[in-house]
Amino acid sequence: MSDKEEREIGRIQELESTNLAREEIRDLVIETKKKVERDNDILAERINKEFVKNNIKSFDIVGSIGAGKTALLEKICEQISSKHRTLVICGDITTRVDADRIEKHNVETVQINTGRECALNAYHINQIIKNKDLFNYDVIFVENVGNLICPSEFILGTDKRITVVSITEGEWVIEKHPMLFKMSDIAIINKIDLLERLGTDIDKMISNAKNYNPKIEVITTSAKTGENINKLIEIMGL
Ligand SMILES: Nc1nc2c(ncn2[C@@H]2O[C@H](COP(=O)(O)OP(=O)(O)OP(=O)(O)O)[C@@H](O)[C@H]2O)c(=O)[nH]1
Ligand SMILES: [Mg+2]
Repeated sequence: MSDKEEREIGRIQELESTNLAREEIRDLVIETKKKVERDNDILAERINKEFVKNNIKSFDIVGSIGAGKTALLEKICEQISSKHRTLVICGDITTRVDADRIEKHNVETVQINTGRECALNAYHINQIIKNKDLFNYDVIFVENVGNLICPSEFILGTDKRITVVSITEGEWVIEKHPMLFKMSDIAIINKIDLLERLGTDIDKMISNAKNYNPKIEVITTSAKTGENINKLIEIMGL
């Protein structure tokens, strides 16, 4: 690739949309993006083999900003930390707020700051686990960057993907973001303690998730009151 082309690609990536690429390099941009995704998938497969070899159950938790991913992880870790040796990898643009919150529940945490990137990828996970003795863990959680779009481009090598939304985002949130629900094993509709005030149509949200992915397990929770957290832990097989 020439310097000029590399500069062009850098510029396009800045714009974060292949649709805005100039006609003459559009194919190259798309091909590069596909290659990155292919390489990511190969690495994710290798990561999963490592997890399986070490008898680790692994979960990637994705979802909208503020839906309650960290709050749910706090509740889950509170319950399981005495039983399972747990590592939580948190992804955020900046700060280690989430890792600090979760660490209080007696589990090990690692915070990854992605800078401008709106999702974790398998390379981030590999960087962490290559420095860890996986023999020391029974469960690994990854909390992805809060975003309902970008994480669909990168799998991370976990056994299961869990997508979290909350009723404060409106009953259309699942309908508007099909991709993550299509590729998830569990969908969590959180903040049900607020239902009386908001009147969100939860049945519609459940049926939208099921329509996109008939195999998906849908569970409603409150990380605030703890409602259905034990049921969630059971569904996760922990
Ligand atoms: N009422 C209510 N509030 C909740 C619930 N879960 C989380 N919250 C609140 O929602 C806010 C966001 O929760 P977080 O756990 O930080 O959400 P998150 O998905 O981890 O957010 P990001 O990591 O920033 O994407 C906090 O103020 C939580 O206390 C819930 O079930 N009910
Ligand atoms: Mg969080």
